[in-house]
Amino acid sequence: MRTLKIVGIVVAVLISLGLVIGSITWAVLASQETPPEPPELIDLDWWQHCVLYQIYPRSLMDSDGDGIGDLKGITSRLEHFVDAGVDAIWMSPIFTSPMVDFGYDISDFYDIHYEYGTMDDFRELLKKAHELGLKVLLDFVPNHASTEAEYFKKSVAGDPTYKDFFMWADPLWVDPENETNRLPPSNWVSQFGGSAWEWNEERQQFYLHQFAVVQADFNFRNQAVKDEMFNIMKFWLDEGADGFRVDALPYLMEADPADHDGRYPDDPLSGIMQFEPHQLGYTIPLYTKDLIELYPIVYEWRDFVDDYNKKHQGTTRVLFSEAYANVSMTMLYYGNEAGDIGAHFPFNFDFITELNAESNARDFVYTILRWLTYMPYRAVANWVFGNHDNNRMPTRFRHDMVDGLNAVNMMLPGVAVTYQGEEIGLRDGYVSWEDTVDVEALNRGDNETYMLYSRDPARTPYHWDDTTSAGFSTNETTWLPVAEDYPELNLKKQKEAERSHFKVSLRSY
Ligand SMILES: [Ca+2]
Ligand SMILES: [Ca+2]
Repeated sequence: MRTLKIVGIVVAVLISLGLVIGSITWAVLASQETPPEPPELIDLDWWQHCVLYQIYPRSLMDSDGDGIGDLKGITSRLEHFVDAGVDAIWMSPIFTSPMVDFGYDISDFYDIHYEYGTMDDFRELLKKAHELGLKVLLDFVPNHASTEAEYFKKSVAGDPTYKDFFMWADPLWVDPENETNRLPPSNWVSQFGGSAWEWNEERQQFYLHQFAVVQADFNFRNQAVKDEMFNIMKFWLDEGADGFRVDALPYLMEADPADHDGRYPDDPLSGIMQFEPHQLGYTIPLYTKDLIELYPIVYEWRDFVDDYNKKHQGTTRVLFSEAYANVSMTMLYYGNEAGDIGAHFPFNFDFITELNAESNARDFVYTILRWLTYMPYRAVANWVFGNHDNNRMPTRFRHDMVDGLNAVNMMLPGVAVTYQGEEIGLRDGYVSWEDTVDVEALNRGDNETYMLYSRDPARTPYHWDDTTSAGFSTNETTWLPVAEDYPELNLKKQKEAERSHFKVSLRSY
């Protein structure tokens, strides 16, 4: 036994010596070889790798106690975005509006809505954000204006400059016995339900509204309308905005009667039995959505922004576009094979439309790879986990998936887009039928079905702490009720906790 032990020790010593000598020889040899060139690093512009945070201005912070979020409120909370590792914020519309669709019905594209503040408040917000290193994007809503807008009023009155600013059309048929009995120009259905055509008594014509009755669609076959869009963009870029999120692009243009025997063609019927003619889904939007003619307009906007960047110093101004469309029509917003370039990127809504609590790992991988597969060469990817139009991320998925989803968002290549509250795992708030204010829920639903359509639950105020109205407002009554879980689920508590959604997302960002 003893001899065996000695032999064992001798063998072990020899092996160790061999390893040491071998390692030294390898190190000497390796040091004589030329090290391989490191891979070339691509210098990325800010928008190619940022964390983009969507603010819903009505619900972030109320500075004056009227129960409605405002610009001064946002300014007072800008440090939060720095804390959270955010690079850029985009605010849902802050422009003058009757607020039927909470700012997506703009009546003055060149001014701030009074409940949100003044131009000076906006300049103050922008100044402080830039000092903190945050980019600020505005919401550009080109498809329609409020019927309260001067453009529309002048168009109704037949003012030569504005006469053709909107989509006016004569009735398809008028009852000879009773002229108030008339048919709209086509069977098109509004996104919020009902005919997309509304009769105007004064003008004695129908106008088109793809969204609410009070959101009249602009006529993008009119050069004056296109020019006005450039004016609006230039105005806000001159003010110092770092770019735009562009709203509702698939609905920008509709079929031209000139191509259809002089009348607006009916959309084909879907054949789905559950829908009645006034309901969205009764028709297939062949002539009202994703028209190929709309893309050159987006490419012109990109040329405009690129030109602006060339002429002005400072950071690159950008266009990020909203489009719920199939993957091919979505990718066309990046550009086309002829070399035209569009948005810096179209938002990728696949995590909203393709995945949910039932999805497994394969579904996630498949969905992620689909975007990367279809995306044009060298384009910038992006991942949207929630927004003001859909149920909040933890509600669509599961509450215990928040940390994982935030980490996935940050790990994927390109831009991480996050909606107000995702950093603390904010869930849908309960909003009763009595408290419902969303035009889509009010138009499409009733007191039994409104929850199928309502966007209010994703828009309830932010939870800062456990004080009155979650620290959002000093007012106990807010424009939408604060979700009941705020004493437990709020930023302050998550900052104090050893482990929380906020702390996990902080590490991920
Ligand atoms: Ca306020
Ligand atoms: Ca349109």
